[in-house]
Amino acid sequence: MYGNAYIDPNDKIDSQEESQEKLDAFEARIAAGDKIEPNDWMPDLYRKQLIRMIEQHAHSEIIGALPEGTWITRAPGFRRKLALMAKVQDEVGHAQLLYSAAETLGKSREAMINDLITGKSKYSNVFNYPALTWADSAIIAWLIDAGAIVNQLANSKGSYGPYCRALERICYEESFHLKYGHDNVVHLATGTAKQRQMVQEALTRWWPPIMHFFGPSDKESVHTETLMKWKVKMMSNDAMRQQYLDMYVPKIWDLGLVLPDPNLKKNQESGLWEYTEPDWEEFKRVINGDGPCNAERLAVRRMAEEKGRWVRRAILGEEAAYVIPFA
Ligand code: FAQ
Repeated sequence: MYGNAYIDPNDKIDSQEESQEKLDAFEARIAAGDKIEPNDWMPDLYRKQLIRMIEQHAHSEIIGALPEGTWITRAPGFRRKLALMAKVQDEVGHAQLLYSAAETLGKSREAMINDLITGKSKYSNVFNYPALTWADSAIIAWLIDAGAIVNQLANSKGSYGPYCRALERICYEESFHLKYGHDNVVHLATGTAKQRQMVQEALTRWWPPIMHFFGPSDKESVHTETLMKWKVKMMSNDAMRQQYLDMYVPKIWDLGLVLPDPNLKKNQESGLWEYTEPDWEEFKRVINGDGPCNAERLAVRRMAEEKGRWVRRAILGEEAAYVIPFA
């Protein structure tokens, strides 16, 4: 089952407050390629959709730091450890940028974190799987970051200024992560028989979640139409998946690695990749809280929230609510 706890995709614009005239002017600005800024008028549904998407993206970054983060203490060698530490730190920084972008739309960071740790808000399916070996962390850094770039590069050309600017900066860092991940995968794929086997097994494990990563097929997608109309989302889920396959399958095959889908091939006539549909029932289970690591991931975030509470109190002050209005 898809669908968000707090967004009805059939939500209608409130015509009393949001007149047709305002809506037309808003849509004309979007059509002209203008950026919408926080204080500009926007339809309620645009605001809600942006909050949903940016918030889920921010959660994905902090939760996404966890699978790779488990390899910091076990990275093979000092240089790999330094690079992985920097990458994981970047991902947490991306969450900061994205939470700030979502805050400009009126939802507080506390409310977003609360929705994450209570399981109300979603985050990317891929981070609910374990990184069992060092090769898994290499596959994540190469192929999940690559997927993130396909998505983020497209959406950085979108309509909401604060989100686009955050995505532009994130993409610079992600492209460095991708190179780091590619270097790790090449190292393993051209290494000993044991290393090749390790990276092949990791790729086999990660391929289905990667195919899920871009979301349900366009036919099944709930939000694409609205999001694309308002240039929040610049490519459909299937278009992103196709672009990804086009860019990365040849590179994977070049390394002599095997993808676990005997039907995967590019149809030369249509120019589209054909593939076996991934198990969408598994996808639904995972995004709705029942994946291999969902409970563990949220438990870590809950612990961080509890252990960091005294720091937030120390910074904001117990009585910040009284102090700020009179400051
Ligand atoms: N995982 O109607 P659609 C990263 C949900 S960042 C979980 O097609 P939409 C960096 C969707 O929310 C990765 N849930 O939805 C990194 C909706 O449920 P809802 C995150 C998913 O919004 C790398 C329902 O299914 N990136 O990797 C997923 O039009 C390495 C119906 O779907 C972003 O968040 C999924 N994969 O399209 C960090 C980018 N797909 O909300 C560390 C921004 C769909 O109604 C290490 N987001 N769902 O309850 C987007 O571009 C879009 O939201 C999509 C989904 C494309 C993800």
